[in-house]
Amino acid sequence: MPTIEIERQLLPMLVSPNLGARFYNPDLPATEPFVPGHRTCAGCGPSIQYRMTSKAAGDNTILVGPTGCMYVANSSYLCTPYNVPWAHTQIGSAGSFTAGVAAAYEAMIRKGKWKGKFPNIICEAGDGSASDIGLASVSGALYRNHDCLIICYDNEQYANTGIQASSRTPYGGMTTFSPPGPMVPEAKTLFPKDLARMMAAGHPHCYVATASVGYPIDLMNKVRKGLNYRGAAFLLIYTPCQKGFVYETPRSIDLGRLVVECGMFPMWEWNQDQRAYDYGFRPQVMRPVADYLKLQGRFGHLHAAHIATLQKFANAQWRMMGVEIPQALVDAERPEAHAGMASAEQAAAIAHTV
Ligand SMILES: Cc1ncc(C[n+]2csc(CCOP(=O)(O)OP(=O)(O)O)c2C)c(N)n1
Ligand code: SF4
Repeated sequence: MPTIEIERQLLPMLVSPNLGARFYNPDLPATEPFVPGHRTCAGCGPSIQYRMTSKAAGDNTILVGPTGCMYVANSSYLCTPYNVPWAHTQIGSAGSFTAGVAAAYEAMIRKGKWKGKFPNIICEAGDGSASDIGLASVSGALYRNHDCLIICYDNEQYANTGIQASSRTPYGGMTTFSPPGPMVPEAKTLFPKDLARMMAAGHPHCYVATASVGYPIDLMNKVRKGLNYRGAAFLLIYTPCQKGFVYETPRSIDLGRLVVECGMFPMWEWNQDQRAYDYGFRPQVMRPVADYLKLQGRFGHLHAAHIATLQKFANAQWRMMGVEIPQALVDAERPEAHAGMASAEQAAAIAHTV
């Protein structure tokens, strides 16, 4: 019996990945697979990302939602904002459930039991799911190369359970599991797990990239590249959490740019053919980490030495990307450079004036 060819769609790339039409692009489908009406916080980065992602994917899409805010806050009390098929799965089974959906469609199409096109299969996992509890299942799905896109919407904490530290919480991040105190003044002492690079290094045949809500067109193009790719794709997307980061609600997109401009969230794509990182994406400006930190209450307790430590971390990331670091950022590795934020009170005062 001849094998039935699995018909796949090819989503076109959008223009202006970096500049220009950042928030509106006439090439995008008018349909909204993620519609208004959900109980997420005002300014919620993950839900902004969800809308961008599903709009880029279009209507022939199936969504998978492991437990987390993008399940609980979106689908509270027996209603959902998903205008396409969506299914909940357990927090630890983000990858295995998604793999099952992809395998089922492949089998149904090969057996002639599904006449439609192969759908976009997208999993929206929080960092608690993708980076901690469900890491094994995500790695398994990527390694077996199921035709799906697994997104980690990275709000750098377990948000839905009331803001606990995850392996993606940055050094110095205050959460209910990493409170600052006399013994641990910087709050979280560990640096975040480098999840996206782990995924690229461990699954070199996959399309892997990082993106941020601060750059919507770039984000949507990476979603489309991941969906067009024949095999598994993984995206780590920076999505600020208004409740956990403690910032003014309209600043979500600003934070999505600042985190990249200050070197805390490197943007890249993994080239699976050349087995190399593509660091072609460059923010328009480079900033000290303090510009990003001072907008967020979760960093309000940091002292000058902690901010200097974070600057060293950011500079190390720029170096990893082969970027030449301006002298001002090298100087900012010294605590004295942050003397103005040496106390929690001063830091809070600065945060209030921005
Ligand atoms: C096995 C299991 N452990 C713990 C929980 C409790 N729980 C529900 S939501 C959640 C937070 C998930 O965090 P994350 O995946 O980062 O998503 P976010 O809430 O930040 O969107 C946790 C721990 C659960 N539902 N299942
Ligand atoms: S707690 Fe954070 S991730 Fe959850 S709905 Fe609110 S802003 Fe979004």
